[in-house]
Amino acid sequence: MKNILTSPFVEEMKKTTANMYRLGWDERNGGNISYMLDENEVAQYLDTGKVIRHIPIGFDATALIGKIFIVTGTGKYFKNVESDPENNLGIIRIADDGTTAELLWGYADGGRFTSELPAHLMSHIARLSVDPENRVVIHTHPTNTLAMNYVHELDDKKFTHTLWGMCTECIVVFPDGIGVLPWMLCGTNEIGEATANKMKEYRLVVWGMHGIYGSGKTMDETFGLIETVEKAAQIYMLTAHLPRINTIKDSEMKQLAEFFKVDYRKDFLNL
Ligand code: 2HA
Ligand code: ZN
Repeated sequence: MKNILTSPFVEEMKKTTANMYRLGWDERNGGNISYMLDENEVAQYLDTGKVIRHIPIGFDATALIGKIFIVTGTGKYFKNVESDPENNLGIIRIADDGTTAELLWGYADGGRFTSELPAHLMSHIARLSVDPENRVVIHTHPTNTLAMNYVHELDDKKFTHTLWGMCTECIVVFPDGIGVLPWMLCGTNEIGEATANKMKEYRLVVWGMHGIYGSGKTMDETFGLIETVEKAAQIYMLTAHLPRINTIKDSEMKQLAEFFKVDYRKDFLNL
């Protein structure tokens, strides 16, 4: 059996959480990540028949029975994952009853997965229904994206359109746009259901005045989506209060989408 601390998936979780912490997006216990793992890969590092403990997940995740995820812990700080992965991360498998998680590794101090597990697992179910290769869900509090929530309308089309206009590559990176939820109580099944509903259409969902969810096939793709939104939001926040002289026109966004052959939300352009 290989040492799990050397596994590519633990390495990726360490690198990503450290990176996001340094970007200032994940203060204190802010943010959480869930990453679906390949059972055969996990079996190189763990005896997958050995369950450390069972943890109730609080809703029906039947669609994910048998699936294995590495997930950040509740109350844990992204700042600390790199130096202490075994306390700050856990590997869980959705049990046959669909409502219990089997802990296979981690949460060594008796902890459990993020309080946002409903939003994560429901988002995985929603994304897998439209993209069977989806693996990663990231939630974070990127500074400029959050700032923008206070000064911009919280509407899918308007929010997406503004961000598409802030960097030339935005419409190419997230042609499917961004879903936007109003402020809602976090940590609940209700916000999980609302997030998953948007995730059927979008890989990015803003939680009004809280943060953002991103999903994708790989950690790089998912992080890259959020990073691009945050960059565009930064340009918005740097310029929103200044006289506007130049703008990327809707006709130019259309040109970009067509040139790079992406399937974009045509109804989000005003042509
Ligand atoms: O886990 O970010 O939304 C901390 C959070 C809750
Ligand atoms: Zn949060």
